[in-house]
Amino acid sequence: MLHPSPCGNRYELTSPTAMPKADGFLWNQKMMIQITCRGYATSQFMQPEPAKYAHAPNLESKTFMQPEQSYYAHHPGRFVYIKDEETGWLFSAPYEPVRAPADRFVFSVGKSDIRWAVEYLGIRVEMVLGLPTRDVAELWTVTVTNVSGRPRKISVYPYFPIGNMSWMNQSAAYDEMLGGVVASSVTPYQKAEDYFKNMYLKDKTYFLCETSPDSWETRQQAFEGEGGLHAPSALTGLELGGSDARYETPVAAVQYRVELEADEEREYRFLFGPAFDEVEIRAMRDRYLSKKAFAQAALEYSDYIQKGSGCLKIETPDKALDNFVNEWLPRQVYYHGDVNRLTTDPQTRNYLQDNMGMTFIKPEVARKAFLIALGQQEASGAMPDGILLTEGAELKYINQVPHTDHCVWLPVTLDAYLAETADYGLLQEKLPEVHGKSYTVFEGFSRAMDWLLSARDERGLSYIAQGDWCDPMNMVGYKGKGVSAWLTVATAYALNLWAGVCEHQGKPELAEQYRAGAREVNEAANKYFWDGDWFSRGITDDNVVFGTQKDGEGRIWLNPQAWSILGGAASVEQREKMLAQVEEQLYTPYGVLMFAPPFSKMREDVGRVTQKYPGSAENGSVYNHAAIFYIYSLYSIGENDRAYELLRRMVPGPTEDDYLQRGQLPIYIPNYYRGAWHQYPRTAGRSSQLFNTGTSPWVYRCFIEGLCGLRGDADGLLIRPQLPSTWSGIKVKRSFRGADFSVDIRRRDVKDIVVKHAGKILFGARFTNIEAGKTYQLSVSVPR
Ligand code: CEZ
Repeated sequence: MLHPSPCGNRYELTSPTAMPKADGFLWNQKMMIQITCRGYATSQFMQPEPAKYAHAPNLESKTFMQPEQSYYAHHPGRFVYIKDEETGWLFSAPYEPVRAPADRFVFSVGKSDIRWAVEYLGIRVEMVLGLPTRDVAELWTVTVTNVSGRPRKISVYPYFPIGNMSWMNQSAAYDEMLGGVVASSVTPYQKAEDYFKNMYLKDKTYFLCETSPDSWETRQQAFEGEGGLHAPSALTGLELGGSDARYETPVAAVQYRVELEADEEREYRFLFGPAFDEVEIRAMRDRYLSKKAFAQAALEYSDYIQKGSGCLKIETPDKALDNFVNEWLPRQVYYHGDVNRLTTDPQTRNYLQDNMGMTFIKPEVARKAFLIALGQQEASGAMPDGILLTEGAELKYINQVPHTDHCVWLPVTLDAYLAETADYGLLQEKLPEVHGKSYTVFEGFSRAMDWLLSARDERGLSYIAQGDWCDPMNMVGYKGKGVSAWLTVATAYALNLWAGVCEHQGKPELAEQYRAGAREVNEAANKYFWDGDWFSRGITDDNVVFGTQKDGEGRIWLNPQAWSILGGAASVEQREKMLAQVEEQLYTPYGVLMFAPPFSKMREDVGRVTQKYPGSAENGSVYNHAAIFYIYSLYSIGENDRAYELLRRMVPGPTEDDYLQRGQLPIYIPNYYRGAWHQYPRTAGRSSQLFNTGTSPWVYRCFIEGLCGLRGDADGLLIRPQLPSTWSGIKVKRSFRGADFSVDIRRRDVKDIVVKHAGKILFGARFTNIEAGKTYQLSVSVPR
């Protein structure tokens, strides 16, 4: 049902019904498309705010990307109907809207294209979706082959719904000159000033055909008629009606009437996308719509995706895991760093963590992100809720709600960047002058740390305002008093990390000042948050501690445990207690829960998180971002087995049951898998199918620095693998600071890790004097 292709760089699903929401995604810096095995698609492009060129059939509200997207018959998608002209029988590829039981079905997700092969009624339809690297458009190739062994007469009807473009103005017509359907609209608005903002929006959607069709339809209703999408009325006629759409819902449907000898095939190419005007549509046609241009675009796009292939290749006893880590994980990391989730105002913590991933892929991008983010630091030293990436961008949605954790992410992500690059020069860079003052990056960091120390109450605990890392925890501190246990212990972690950098920069006094700050923070955390067996989650405005043994819901939360390990608040004895409790209360077969039990109703002194559906999103799901912090903390204390066990559960598979339950291909990590494992076992483990998540850079980091133990420092590369105890060895290829390391790690009779290069034992298991361009072979022995 589901397997990687022989060379490992595609995943193939052979059923359209087993995992109906199984999907793949493609992107470039201007657009993204997510498409399911059944043909439903969600696409967006930036102008510079996210916009659509294929819409739902009704008015859609603008929002950020949502988990567990629901699909329905008229959902936007890309389909091809096939009609047997002799019998009148119909089917559609990939699967929707007709839902015929295909004789053969393959949904094949690659890194730089997505393909289908569907056979039914003796006809094979192959569909390939590709993207250009720099423009917004979908490049579709549809190949129809007669596999019935006898001559056939069929009609081929690509059907690309355009949906409700605008309540003010929408229409469509077939344009003979351009060779395709052009739908036009006016982005709705009401304020006069918006007229000027909208003037140059790409309000047209085009569907261009390389080969002129025999007939077409641009009015959705005329196409569907009384038959419904399963058997559209327009397909009963000899030809499509050829009508235009005049303030009617547009569609792009065309017909090719073909006679095929046995084994004969026809290949069609289409271009689907948004444009400002006919001139632009013409230019897109000239640029892309030919076999040669498609091939060229595919090559360029695959090169572009290739640039995100990362710095790690592993060979472990677990082949499915290798496939994920080598082929897919860096791609997801690259996507985040490359497009910042297709928003012009990413949340500051997301922006910094997405760029932390870029550290391992294109460190120069990560470097620039620090400068951009710190360039927007507030006069107080606080970081804003979102980072504005384009001129005219505004803080929207969640970024209008005050969260207090953004400064924490600076040293946390810098730690990864410096370990990878040793680029301490970044710290001396000058930031642009704001509020009449100019600081260096180093000073910016110190100011952020000072702000964290200042944003605490008289007990020394960190205020939460309307949220911390947990966005919807909006009512713990909205009256101005509530504090966050996670943020308190995370502050200690940030301060300690920053103290390390200060020390390296020859500023021991400053380092000591921040270390003292961390100690004080940790003492306060222990005094007010330690609940006997774990750390609580916070104290509300009305001075109620929550996340404690006394709580029936939201009793134990993962984040305070993970970060108290990282930040040093937890002693060895405390860690033992916490780990045991986490195992007992939060483990599920699909990963570790963000907290448990989930809330079943609103808790007004905690907030919106308690109103989410139990076991979904932040209300006690396996929220992978929280899970990976915990895993990272486990690696930091040498808990190799516990860390690996949970890391493995984060990737769908490899058993069929597991795939079916999660409903997702192992080509990305979703932001969550449903929790509420005890309450709702039927849905537990189900993927959100949302590939926007700060999880991926941390997962990559855990493989690189944790499991493989290949982390840099100021002088070189440290080699400290942390294999699970059941593994006898692994092989790793790691590119680092321009050199390539080939590392053979095996269990041998040694007391401590021994690393050899060219027959010599490396002092301190550290490789120094790395020369870019060289390849080094290391042989590593780890204790049995
Ligand atoms: O958004 C994420 C945020 O992008 O939720 C994380 C947070 O750390 C990330 O920065 C945990 O709260 O209800 C909400 O507002 C949700 O919090 C979502 O917006 C959530 C979604 O999963 C979107 O990716």
